[in-house]
Amino acid sequence: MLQKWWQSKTAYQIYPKSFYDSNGDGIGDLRGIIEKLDYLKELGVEIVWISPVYCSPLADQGYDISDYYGIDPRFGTMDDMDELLQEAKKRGLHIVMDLVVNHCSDEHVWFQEACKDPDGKFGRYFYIEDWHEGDPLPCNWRSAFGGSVWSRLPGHEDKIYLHIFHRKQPDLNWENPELRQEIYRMINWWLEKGVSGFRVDAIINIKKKLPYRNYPADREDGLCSIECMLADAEGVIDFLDEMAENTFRKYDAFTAGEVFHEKEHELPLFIGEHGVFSSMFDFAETTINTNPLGWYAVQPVTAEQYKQACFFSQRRVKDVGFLCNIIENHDEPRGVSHYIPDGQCTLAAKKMLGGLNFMLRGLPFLFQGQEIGMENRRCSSIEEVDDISARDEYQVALNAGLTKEEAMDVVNRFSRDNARSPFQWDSTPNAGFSSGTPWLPVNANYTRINLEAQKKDPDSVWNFYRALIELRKDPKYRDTIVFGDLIPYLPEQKNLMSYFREGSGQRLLVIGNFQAEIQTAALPAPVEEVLLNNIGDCEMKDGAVRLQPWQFLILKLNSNS
Ligand code: ISL
Ligand code: CA
Repeated sequence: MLQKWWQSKTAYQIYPKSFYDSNGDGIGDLRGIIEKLDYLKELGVEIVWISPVYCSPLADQGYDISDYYGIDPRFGTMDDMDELLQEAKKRGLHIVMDLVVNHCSDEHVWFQEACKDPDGKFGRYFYIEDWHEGDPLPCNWRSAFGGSVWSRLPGHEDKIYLHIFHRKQPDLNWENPELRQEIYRMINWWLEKGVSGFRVDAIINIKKKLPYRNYPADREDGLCSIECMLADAEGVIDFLDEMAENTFRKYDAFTAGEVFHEKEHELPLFIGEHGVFSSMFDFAETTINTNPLGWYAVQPVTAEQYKQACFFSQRRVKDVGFLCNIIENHDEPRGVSHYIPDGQCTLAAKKMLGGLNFMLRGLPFLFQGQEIGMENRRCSSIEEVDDISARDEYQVALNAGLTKEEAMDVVNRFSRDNARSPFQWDSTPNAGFSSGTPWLPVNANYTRINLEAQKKDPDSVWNFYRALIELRKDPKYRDTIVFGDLIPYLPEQKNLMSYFREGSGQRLLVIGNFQAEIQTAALPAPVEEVLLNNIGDCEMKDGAVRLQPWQFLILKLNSNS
């Protein structure tokens, strides 16, 4: 496989609203990111994806864009953006923007014009249909945040428009070549400015199965999950290939697709040698146990499930391409709270989870705060919850007969606010995030879990991540870690997750004891060196290693045996 400029790096996601507030208005901003570039450099990451900072009414926290060429004043100015790009470049950091083109905001001028003249040029930028009170809707698809995908077109009694997400996020009509050209123009404008690429939001949804049709209802609301339509729709790759040809490929840009529900035969078309994207996120772990009924019906993830999901994805892409590996992002609960059983979230367990994920073949992608082991933040009532998805799921849980307390437990397990609480910089008020009132409260545990304290502590989660990042860059191991094969080791041994990374004439064994009890694992070959150990002791004798609860090791094996 041809090697690409981005493959050996470590990537990092910033959720700007919660990263660092430079002016005390409680909202993280671009100047806040500029101030923290040296921090990112020190951590060792080299690719930085910034969640949306474009002009937006923030109905979905910036994933509803009203001007693709403008920076929302809450986040700063275009001058700040230009400065950020320059300062990042000086430090060898690649900035990756969020590309949200399945939909825009209902406050985008295109939609406003479409409302004025639904039959005109801009009407054709959206999916608008005639509809009269009492008529059945064109289809029974459910929107991501609850309710039908159809809403009344403002100003028109007899027209409706389609939105797969919130009603303030009208879907853009990709069947219209004029719209597609507008999008390519915008992408190239940003690439000319010096961004290194894009994370591509919700992209599978751009291809709709037309003409509209109903699918069997999966809840009492009579609606069906959008997955039914996606399974039925063909041809997304044609749009994406045209987009890549007109934009990304010309700039050797890095692109990471947010792709769910792709068809098996499409995988090489997405991320193969001539794929439409450089890479895509692996969601096999985050989607374990998902249930069409809603969050309330989701069972906790077991260690065995986690391991199997990772190995499944690795097997699937090994000859095809490179995945972006994550334990969390801005849509997910904190990885350490989600994958480690309640009450077991120790320092060792956090490091083990991070290490097992980081060492997978692919591009490791850290989400802000992951590097200090930030945890879920509990809310006691739904009024404290900002996330529109969590608010919908709360109602779904109540409708299913759960009590308010039970429904809040569900929200606390899965709310997107969990990952969106401000970054915990230090132990001063508001965790050093803002001198004002943070838009979302900080986690009360910030006096215990914060960056400043962890920098000083050689045993901290932060120093562990730093060591992982350094190891990935180390010329002695880089080729094995980045490009080597991944081969599961003892996959049947319960609560043990272990694999070889093999290539360039050497063999590493990555091994994690995914449980609160001691266990012993046979060693396949003599150990030459312990490259990383999250606990300190490492008891090896008679060809076996005795692993402490949540112990994680990277061992260099003797490659002649
Ligand atoms: O379809 C899904 C899983 O089956 C969803 O997870 C969906 O693809 C996902 O929520 C899309 O997320 C992205 O687009 C949303 C935005 O709210 C999220 O924050 C973003 O990551 C709409 O732009
Ligand atoms: Ca601010």
